[in-house]
Amino acid sequence: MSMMQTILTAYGLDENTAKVKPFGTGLINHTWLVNSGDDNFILQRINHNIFKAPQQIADNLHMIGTYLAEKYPDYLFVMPERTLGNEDMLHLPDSGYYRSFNFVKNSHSIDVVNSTQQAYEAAAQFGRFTRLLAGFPSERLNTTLPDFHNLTLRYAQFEDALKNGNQERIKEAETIIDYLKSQKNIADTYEEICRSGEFKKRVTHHDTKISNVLFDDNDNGLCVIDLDTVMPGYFISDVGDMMRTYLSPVNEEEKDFSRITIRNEYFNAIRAGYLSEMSAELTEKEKQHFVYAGKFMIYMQALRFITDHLNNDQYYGAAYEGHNFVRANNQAVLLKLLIEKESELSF
Ligand code: GN1
Ligand code: MG
Repeated sequence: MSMMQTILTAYGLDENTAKVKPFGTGLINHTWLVNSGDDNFILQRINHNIFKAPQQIADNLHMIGTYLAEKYPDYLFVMPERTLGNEDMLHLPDSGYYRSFNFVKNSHSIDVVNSTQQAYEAAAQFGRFTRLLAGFPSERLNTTLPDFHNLTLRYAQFEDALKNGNQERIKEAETIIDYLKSQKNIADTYEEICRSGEFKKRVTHHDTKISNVLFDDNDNGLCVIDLDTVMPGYFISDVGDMMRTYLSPVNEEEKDFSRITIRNEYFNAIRAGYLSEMSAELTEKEKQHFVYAGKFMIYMQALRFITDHLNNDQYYGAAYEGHNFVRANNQAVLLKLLIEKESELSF
């Protein structure tokens, strides 16, 4: 039996009638769309090298799903389907962990934000998710990726790569390395945030790119998906990643950096959408750090890409020579542009 048939069988599907094709653009997990008659499923293989304890993800989804179903029964929360053996995931010792979700009917996702309504709706959905879970004790959640958005650690990993990484690449990358070092104040502010006590740890999504929101046919937001990185965290993670991925008309893959721009109206849409849900939750101090959130996430992503480049692409992989170098430089340009606009965008 083929591997795919083994997986499909566990979910009561048959390779002879089901159509399976790759789906989405995620860098970490593998995703397929499975069509069987009138039914569509999303099948996913969890990257076990990165998510070391997939059961912790399943347990988090279970805790959150149970809480929301009880307190907010109308809220659309997409839980993985159980296998025929009544397990929340399928574990194949040779190839990893798989799970399946029912495809939400009349929903679609998008890869690029191309209207302010989409940005507003997405921000409202991520804000709503955190707000509805404000009464849930976030410390109960498993930390599925320890130190995922710990900027102090990301900076230390960057410094480590500067010592132990690929020497040739380090030389070639001097300009961006110097630039990122010069922006270390962004990491220092993060340390102050951690110490301050004025920033609350809430249930945070940690991957708020636009493809993680489902929309209906009128581009109204329906729900958020891709919940593997839902953990206790600061709001700057979610707001910052929206800024990182919605403000510019082109994404981290763009090689023509002249196309990277900051669209003020998209910033306003993110802020209005997020605050429509989270205004009463956030402290004044947190609100003052709204623009900082963007700097925090863009800087962290630039550090992560250049660190990976210097470490010979161990984490993200590379589709072409210098891929992570391009991505890092792309994010550095975005960071510069945001810093130039900082006072204009602040409250
Ligand atoms: C990864 O796999 P994907 O595309 O959802 C990464 C994010 C990065 C993103 C950059 C677990 O997300 O943190 O922002 O790539 N996820 C993990 O494209 O490292
Ligand atoms: Mg993800």
